[in-house]
Amino acid sequence: MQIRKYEASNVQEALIKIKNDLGPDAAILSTKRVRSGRYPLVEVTAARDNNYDRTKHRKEETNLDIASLRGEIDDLKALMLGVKNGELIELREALNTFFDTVGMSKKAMYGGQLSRIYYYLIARGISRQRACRLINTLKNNLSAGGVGDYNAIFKFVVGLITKSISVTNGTKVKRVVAFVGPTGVGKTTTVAKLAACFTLEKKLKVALITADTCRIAAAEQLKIYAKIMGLPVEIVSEKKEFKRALNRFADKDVILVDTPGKSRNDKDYMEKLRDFLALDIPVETSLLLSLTSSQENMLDTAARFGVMNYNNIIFTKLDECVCFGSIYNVIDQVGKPVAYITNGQNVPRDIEKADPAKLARTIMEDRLN
Ligand SMILES: Nc1nc2c(ncn2[C@@H]2O[C@H](COP(=O)(O)OP(=O)(O)OP(=O)(O)O)[C@@H](O)[C@H]2O)c(=O)[nH]1
Ligand SMILES: [Mg+2]
Repeated sequence: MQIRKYEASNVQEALIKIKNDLGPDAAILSTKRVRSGRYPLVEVTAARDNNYDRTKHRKEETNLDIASLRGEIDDLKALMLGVKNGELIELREALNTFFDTVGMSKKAMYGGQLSRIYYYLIARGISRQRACRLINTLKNNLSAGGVGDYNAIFKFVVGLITKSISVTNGTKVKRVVAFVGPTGVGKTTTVAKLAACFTLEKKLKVALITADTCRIAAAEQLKIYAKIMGLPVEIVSEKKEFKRALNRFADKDVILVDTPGKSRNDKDYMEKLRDFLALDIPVETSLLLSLTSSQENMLDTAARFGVMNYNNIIFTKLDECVCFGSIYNVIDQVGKPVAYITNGQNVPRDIEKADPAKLARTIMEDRLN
């Protein structure tokens, strides 16, 4: 038996000292207050069996810790099953930020200017996974000297993003182009902008069709634009009317079709619209995504409209965009070419053909023009 005295400012503290020194099986023989007042002191006398094996005890403690960690991981797994998708994204982001902050992840991998550009990409809203991919390509392609030069790195990343953006070939526009997308993304406005561009700049013979008979005055909006531009317009609500209207416009170079906006959750509407646009002549379908929506919202919309097998994307409302990195994330994930970018409410001025180099600069530098 080994007996020892321990002094501490309170009994709790003394017990911790005893546990560390003599192990959890130590017996407390007595406690005595030595001093009270501003700096109190207690004396605790404890004893332990001489056969106590500290190494064995540490091992048991480690086993206990592992068992309790396993339990906590199981609890976390069970918790995650009940977490909704949005919450999961938030949780993941929070964890990533935490790991970045404490320097446990990327910071350890990248040093100097690479770390600087990595954090710049993240600040732009580019996903961590894509930022890592860009940095790794950079590392594999730049010389040791180049990796230390921030301006060279920046230019290189702009180049990489430029190369990864595919756009539609303007000369291969189909005769019938339909514009689909959620409510209020700018379908009707974009149809009007393009109608004006095709008529005035390309001197094409343009006609308009609207299938938007869902909302009161929705068709009126396009009719007003058509009237101002002196273009023919047809309002159709059924497929046979649509086909008839197309026949009527047989002499036109381009027919732009406006469609009603509906919630992306309306599966029935998606399928109806897909069947409506399925003709025996080729129809180019453009999905409009508003840059005022969150990245998750755009990706979800792109996935749900996937049933329509749309050909390309038109990003609208660039002028109101606050997270430019999400443009890159969406393009990269959706994998469809970009046709146009709209950047304001003015008809016909605020629309441009998508230009990869310009888009890459916008993503990296907020440069709208
Ligand atoms: N800031 C900004 N506003 C835009 C842009 N394009 C369209 N808008 C505005 O967005 C609003 C909705 O535009 P619409 O063209 O009616 O949208 P829509 O997709 O046809 O809407 P629904 O037919 O109701 O589904 C209008 O106020 C437009 O002026 C753009 O590029 N930038
Ligand atoms: Mg509309």
